[in-house]
Amino acid sequence: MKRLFLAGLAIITLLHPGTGIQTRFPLASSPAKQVAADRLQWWREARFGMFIHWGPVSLKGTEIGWSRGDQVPVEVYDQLYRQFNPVKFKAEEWVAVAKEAGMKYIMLTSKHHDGFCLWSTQTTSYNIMNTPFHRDVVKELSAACKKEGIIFCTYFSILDWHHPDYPLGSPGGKTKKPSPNMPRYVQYLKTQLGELARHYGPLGIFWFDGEWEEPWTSEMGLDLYRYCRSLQDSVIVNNRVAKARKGMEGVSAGGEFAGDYDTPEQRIGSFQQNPPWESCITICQQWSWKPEDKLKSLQECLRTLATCAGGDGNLLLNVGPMPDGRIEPRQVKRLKEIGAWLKQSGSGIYGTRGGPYQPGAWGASTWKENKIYLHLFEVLPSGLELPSLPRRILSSKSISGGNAKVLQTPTSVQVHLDPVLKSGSVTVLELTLDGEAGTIPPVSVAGQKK
Ligand code: FHN
Repeated sequence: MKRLFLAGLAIITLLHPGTGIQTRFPLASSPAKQVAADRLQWWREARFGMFIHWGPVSLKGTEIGWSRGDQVPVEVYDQLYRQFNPVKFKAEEWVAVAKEAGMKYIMLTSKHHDGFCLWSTQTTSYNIMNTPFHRDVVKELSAACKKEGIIFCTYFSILDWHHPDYPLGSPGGKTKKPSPNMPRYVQYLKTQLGELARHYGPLGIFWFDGEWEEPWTSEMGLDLYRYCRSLQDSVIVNNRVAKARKGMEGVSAGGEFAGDYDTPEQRIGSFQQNPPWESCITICQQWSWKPEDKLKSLQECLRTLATCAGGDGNLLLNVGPMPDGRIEPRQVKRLKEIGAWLKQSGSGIYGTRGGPYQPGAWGASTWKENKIYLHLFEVLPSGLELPSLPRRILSSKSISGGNAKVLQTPTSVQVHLDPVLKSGSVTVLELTLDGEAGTIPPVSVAGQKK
């Protein structure tokens, strides 16, 4: 066994010279793959998490980070923390909302591009303890998560337009710092990550962002990945730790070191079993809070979640809390509606893998053991025709109400819903097969003939 392990490690070192770290699900059957798979298992089974973009900028209702020096003059933006006093902030309430929404992990912007820190850090005075609020938000939220069995995770921006040592001072590097010191900035960044892991861990994920600017390199990313795993070996690190991410698709360009998983942004990732992926999408339009920001419909939220799971990915759905510390009631209402659907149909999401029917306008499918879950979006009165299955369907039932008839022929699987699909919802059918569903090759579903 040990010899086999060392052989596996040797292969990995070959793949990523000098890294010697197990990432990215290398060779199929290597022990390293199992190690990496085990480390990501809780997250792959969780499928659904809450992203939280928050900070003093919520006082302005403009976009976090990006509005600095744009809608909000830098000198005004950087002083907002002196008025930041979210007295209605209750970490237990945020966790309760996430739990009721059916979310299994919470991802807080511990530090975004504006450099403001939501924890009691020794590295800079530009932090939450120097606001009128004077309470450690990361501490309270990580504790509340732990109490409720929700995995606490931290978003952390690599770029910092506020810190004097980070070379660039605004988007696109329009402004440059007078006397930057990148090596010292990297040390500052590492010290902060050390504080987060030691004082609020174990953490589920280090979700990096802001890696796209020129001062950050692949080498720095590789080194930072190794550093994070040395802080906490079980931590998961996204692909924005280095430079592999190609745009908002969030997938990683081959050959580049790319952390543990891909991160499509504001879009649903394509059907992809490896590397794993997680789409981060706003429940409104803006990441941080904006008054009357356009809220996504329940239908869009449910179809987005089902399509992510059907594509074998996770959904990280974002909320932007208000400056008084509450998550906006209408966002809470929407989240509870999602949770109600998951209470009824969650067995088709949690702990499942995507496929075998690839997502489309028709819907999406997931599987677990000998079950396939059809998440139906559009089913015409004439029914839905899916490609045939190399397994026999022993039984079928709707787990979200309504009756369905499923007819299997040598060339197709035909689905008829009675009553026809109520508009806006997602009906889930559970098909029980005469054997394991996981070995069925993924297949795309042709558009339904009107
Ligand atoms: O600039 C950020 C943005 O504010 C937000 O944090 C998203 C979340 O994934 N990421 C960046 C844009 O890629």
